[in-house]
Amino acid sequence: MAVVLGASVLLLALLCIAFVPSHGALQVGFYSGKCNGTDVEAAIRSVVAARFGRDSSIVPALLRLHFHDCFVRGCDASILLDGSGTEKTAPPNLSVRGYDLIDQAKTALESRCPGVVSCADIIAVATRDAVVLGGGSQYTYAVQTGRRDGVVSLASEAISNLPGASFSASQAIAAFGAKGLSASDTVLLLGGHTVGVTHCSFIRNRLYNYNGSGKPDPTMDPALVNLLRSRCPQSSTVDNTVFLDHSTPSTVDNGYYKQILAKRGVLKVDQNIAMDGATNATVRSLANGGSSFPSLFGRAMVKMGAIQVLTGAQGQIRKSCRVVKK
Ligand code: HEM
Ligand SMILES: *[C@@H]1O[C@H](CO)[C@@H](O)[C@H](O)[C@H]1NC(C)=O
Ligand SMILES: *[C@@H]1O[C@H](CO)[C@@H](O)[C@H](O)[C@H]1NC(C)=O
Ligand SMILES: *[C@@H]1O[C@H](CO)[C@@H](O)[C@H](O)[C@H]1NC(C)=O
Ligand SMILES: CC(=O)N[C@H]1CO[C@H](CO)[C@@H](O)[C@@H]1O
Repeated sequence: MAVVLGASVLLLALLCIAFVPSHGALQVGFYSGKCNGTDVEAAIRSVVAARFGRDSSIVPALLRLHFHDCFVRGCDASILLDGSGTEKTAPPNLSVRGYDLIDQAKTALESRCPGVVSCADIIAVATRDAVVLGGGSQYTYAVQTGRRDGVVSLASEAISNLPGASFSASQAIAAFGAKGLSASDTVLLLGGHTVGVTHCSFIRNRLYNYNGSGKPDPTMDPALVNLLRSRCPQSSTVDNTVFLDHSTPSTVDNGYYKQILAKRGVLKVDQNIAMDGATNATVRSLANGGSSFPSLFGRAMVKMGAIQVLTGAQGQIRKSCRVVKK
């Protein structure tokens, strides 16, 4: 009996050690008191707010930048590194934007506390701020910080880790599952497509020659087919852009889910999650229960923001977000 009791006390003690947030874990407010009296998150927020005032497309830009960072080698700012053959040179990154805003925030912080704030955390904080600007205060979430910056960035890893526009729901679930995210996280995070645009090149097959049929994708509302065809001519050398959410293209809200239920998903993956039995119930409840989306989206963003992070003594804090510190 004593032995069993002793063993369970030991087990309990071990469990406690395992669950006490260690030096290496992400936490909310990691930078408080670490930047010479500067409120790090407030400094980032003011850079994002100033940009949003002139260009609200910073919201989709940062959402996609954060996603592409986290899915390739974890959220380690590897997407920001310049150089031949780095992640940002890979075709899936062709239209990723927002690099200059991250540089601007980094410069502001380096002038106040050099070598303290990681580029990976700037991406995560700035994205949260953008979501709130795009959706309203109910979209706020406590962002975790304490990430460190990586030193490796490979285009080949961007190509192999980022899901494709024509993925099915089950392919998307598998790709997200490989990052520790569930099917409902997949549905929630695809809700990022509530803002922003896609280039016609990603959807031309759905408009003109779906799966070699010579016809549009039958799962797309014919009225949307016509609308998109007018912006995306069949044989055009210009690659225009079209909105991803045709109800409220610049507002972070649950309109995306209502659109895809009405066969108005723009990318194939968007439409497919509304039809697949593994995801359709989640889509329906998010479309109908608008009030639950803000907090659930924030929770999923926190989960995405924790993918394979470097913490503690791992990695480094870059001086310039574009260059590995020697
Ligand atoms: C299966 C998963 C996903 C696929 C296949 C996918 C695919 C795409 C594609 C093809 C585009 C258009 C890019 C362009 O033409 O410039 C796009 C745009 C976008 N994606 Fe995704 N995406 C996925 C998940 C996500 C997630 C998880 C987020 C964020 C939480 C996200 C946020 C965005 C945003 C905001 C845009 C618009 C970018 C802009 O307007 O600049 N996507 N996505
Ligand atoms: C505070 O500012 C001084 C002078 O700019 C700088 O040398 C120092 O590293 C800063 N402290 C921190 C914690 O960044
Ligand atoms: C695409 O076409 C092939 C061959 O005609 C067919 O076997 C397949 O089921 C089609 N796929 C879809 C998604 O329509
Ligand atoms: C989801 O799809 C399955 C079949 O694929 C269907 O039986 C079910 O009724 C759908 N559920 C909802 C909530 O749409
Ligand atoms: C910002 C950036 O570096 N974009 C690159 C994305 O990838 C293509 C090639 O696939 C480059 O041409 C772009 O410059």
